[in-house]
Amino acid sequence: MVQLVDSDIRTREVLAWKGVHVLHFAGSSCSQKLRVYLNLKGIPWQSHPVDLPKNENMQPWFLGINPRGLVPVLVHDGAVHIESNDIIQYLEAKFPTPRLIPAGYENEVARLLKHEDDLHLDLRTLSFRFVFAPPGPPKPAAALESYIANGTGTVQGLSDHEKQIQIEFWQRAAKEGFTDDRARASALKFRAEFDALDRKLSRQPYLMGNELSVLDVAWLIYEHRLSLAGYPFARLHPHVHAWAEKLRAAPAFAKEIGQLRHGPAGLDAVRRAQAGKTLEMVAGF
Ligand SMILES: N[C@@H](CCC(=O)N[C@@H](CS)C(=O)NCC(=O)O)C(=O)O
Repeated sequence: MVQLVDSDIRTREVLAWKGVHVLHFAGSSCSQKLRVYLNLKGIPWQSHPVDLPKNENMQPWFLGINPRGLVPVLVHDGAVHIESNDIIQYLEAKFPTPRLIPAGYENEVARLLKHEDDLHLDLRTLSFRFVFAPPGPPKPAAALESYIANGTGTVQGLSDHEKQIQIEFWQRAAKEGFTDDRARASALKFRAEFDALDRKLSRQPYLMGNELSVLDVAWLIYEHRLSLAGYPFARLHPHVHAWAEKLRAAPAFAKEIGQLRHGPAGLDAVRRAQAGKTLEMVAGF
């Protein structure tokens, strides 16, 4: 669990928030995962949107809540929790029904969710290259300077290495963009993952067997974003494709996914930025 300690937090007003509050962004994959989870659980929550395209997450107010500058964040009765998968596991313990982590499988699920989170920057690389495709640096220098300068830079009282990883990600993106080599490497990682998930889904309806679990929620969100990026699921992983089509149609999922940052004009810009090179071509799929 990543519950922040008092010394990590500069925006003190959140310490007085009662009930379940979520700071999130509509189009953020990790926020979507948490919102789908909240829908499935039927947990009432108060929404605090954080505009990522406007870099609100790099402003002092938000960094005073999450020193990592990432969404989603949960504030539950004044306690601040970060990291989407930790938030979900925390909520599962607080609101046990309906169960989305099977009893006795808590450690196994924690391990599998950690593995999913390890691929998050790969998802971000493919999202920025093939879905968002910003015309310039994805984070303007001023936003990045604010990110570097603000917040305590600590998580649970310790200097936070994760913030440095984020800084390096955005600095490299500003310098070289999201290159073919990086996009290919990220896509290949997902191909290996989805090959394994496809084998599972050829034998069972959900990733943990016969019941829906948080793993289905987490991987559906990845599948959905990668589909938007042009990843050919139907051709490469037909069982994943069929599972995803079913989940996507369920109201708890449908309500949260499908919001893109851009309308039809933006999509045209994405196509131009891709310069005729689709994910399939770059990855060699
Ligand atoms: N490991 C984190 C990753 C969170 C993350 O990277 N969130 C993204 C949105 S999906 C974000 O806040 N990005 C900041 C930005 O785009 O500036 C989690 O699971 O919560």
